[in-house]
Amino acid sequence: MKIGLIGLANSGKTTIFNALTNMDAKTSMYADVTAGPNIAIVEVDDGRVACLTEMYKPKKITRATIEMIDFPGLKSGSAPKGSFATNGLSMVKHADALALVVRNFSDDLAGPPTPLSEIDDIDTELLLTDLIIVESRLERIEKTMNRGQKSAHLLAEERVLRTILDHLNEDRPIRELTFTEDDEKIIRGFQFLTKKPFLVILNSDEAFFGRNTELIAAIEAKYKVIEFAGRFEMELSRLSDDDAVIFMEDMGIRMSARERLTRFAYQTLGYVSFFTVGEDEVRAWSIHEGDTAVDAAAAIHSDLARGFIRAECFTYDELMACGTEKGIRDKGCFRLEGKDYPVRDGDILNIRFSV
Ligand SMILES: Nc1nc2c(ncn2[C@@H]2O[C@H](COP(=O)(O)OP(=O)(O)O)[C@@H](O)[C@H]2O)c(=O)[nH]1
Ligand SMILES: [Mg+2]
Repeated sequence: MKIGLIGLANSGKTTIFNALTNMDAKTSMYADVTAGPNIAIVEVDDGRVACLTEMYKPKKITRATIEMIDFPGLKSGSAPKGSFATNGLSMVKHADALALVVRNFSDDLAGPPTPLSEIDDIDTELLLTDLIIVESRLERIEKTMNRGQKSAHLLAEERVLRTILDHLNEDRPIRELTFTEDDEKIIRGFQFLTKKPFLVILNSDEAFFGRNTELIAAIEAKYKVIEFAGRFEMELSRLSDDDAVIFMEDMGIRMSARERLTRFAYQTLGYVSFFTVGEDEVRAWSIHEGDTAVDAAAAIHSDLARGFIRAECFTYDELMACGTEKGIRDKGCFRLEGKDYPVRDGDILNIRFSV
């Protein structure tokens, strides 16, 4: 899972990136739009991995990861319309999801925060970027067709793009539309920005953190939102765990920024974790909700999907309740599942395959 942090310059993207990754990328009061992105692989905190490790004592432990990308920001106000198209697009478009960091603290240069209009501006910017892509592709399709080349594929592409165009022209993001599997294939390559899952990270001044109820409700009317006290949490991430807990309690922060964001991302982006266990390795994997046993196999290795026979399956909770794998068998909780079995969060799988 790749999450791209986007937002205006000085909204605190790098600060939050540092809080999430324990890294030390340079933050700045001045817009630094020329710098390249900072990229970090963040391990997902999952207490279940620790318990499984305790039980299996594996040689190796592998946690699920999220790749965080901190992009250079857009300049406030002065950004040309559709600027994602020229600026950060090539980088942002490979993200699986976008997390928009919004300034909710006063800034000496930019003044008091205006989070709601900031969200609107960026939203418009993302929409415009997609609109430009759709329009220019439709123009090209028309030219090709005028030359007499009307393949079924081209007609299908034109039809989907027109649907998207109408939708965007109503100021609505593509993620609201549902597509058939075939149409998904047609548009996949465009990597539309408003098709990506979208989260808002409200970056609040530590003095007001936890008390922005009305603002958060206003944002929630349209978006999924989580509140961070970015600067404070960046400083926390540099303390020892024991010290950090004391400061967090003071602020009413129950979990680290990283843990809150990973949980939020899993929920809102529809990810679930399954595990593979054994003496060699205990490992957490993330897949999409609704993915099948074959998809899970493919996440591990393409050979496992190709030669898939059955998935041996039990759940983490059953294992904790029964104590051992033998206990699970004795209780009749051990299952054999076929290709189409929808994997659920907390499943422990062993894929039987032959190639
Ligand atoms: N008061 C306050 N200042 C912050 C917060 N987060 C970031 N800043 C400040 O805002 C400025 C810009 O932050 P930076 O992370 O570089 O923003 P970016 O341009 O979006 O990467 C820096 O001076 C930060 O110290 C916050 O939560 N509270
Ligand atoms: Mg930055």
